[in-house]
Amino acid sequence: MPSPLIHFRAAAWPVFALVALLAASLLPVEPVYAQDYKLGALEIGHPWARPSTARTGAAYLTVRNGGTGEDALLRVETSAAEKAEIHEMKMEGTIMRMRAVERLALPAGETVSLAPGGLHIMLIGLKGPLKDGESLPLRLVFEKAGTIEVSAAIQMPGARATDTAKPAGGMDHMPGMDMH
Ligand SMILES: [Cu+2]
Repeated sequence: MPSPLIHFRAAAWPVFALVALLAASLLPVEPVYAQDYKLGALEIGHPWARPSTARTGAAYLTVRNGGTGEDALLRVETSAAEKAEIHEMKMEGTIMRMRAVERLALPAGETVSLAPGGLHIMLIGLKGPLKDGESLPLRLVFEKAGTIEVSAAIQMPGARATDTAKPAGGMDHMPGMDMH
């Protein structure tokens, strides 16, 4: 019987089993916590977004490609904003610039992290504030694995993330943004 787990190398099993166990045991206690998702060979970890009262927001997640071939994140859609773009951030001199990524490559066997200070999903034209403790829907469109709807938990960034991160909802690097 075919299983979506068939692409996992044997060594990945204990880790996956542990993650699944943790997720299963945590969810009923912490319903607000972000979930992990599985789509074919891809594992989508912990989608979340910063609280925001501005017109823009940012969402983050990780994607692990457990398959043998490259996949890619092509676009993100959400009903919570006018549009969502995949952005990368790069220092140019003293200015942090954001640039839209047309195709975010997901190499086989690797994990790509969208996290504060780096790659992120930019939510442009938010239809309402993103409130701590709530969630928003994201539809992720992958080149090979297809499309999945995930729920991003709205929460404050972890302490470890704040050193490189902008204040919640601030996004004051917008003026330097390159909208290509
Ligand atoms: Cu951005």
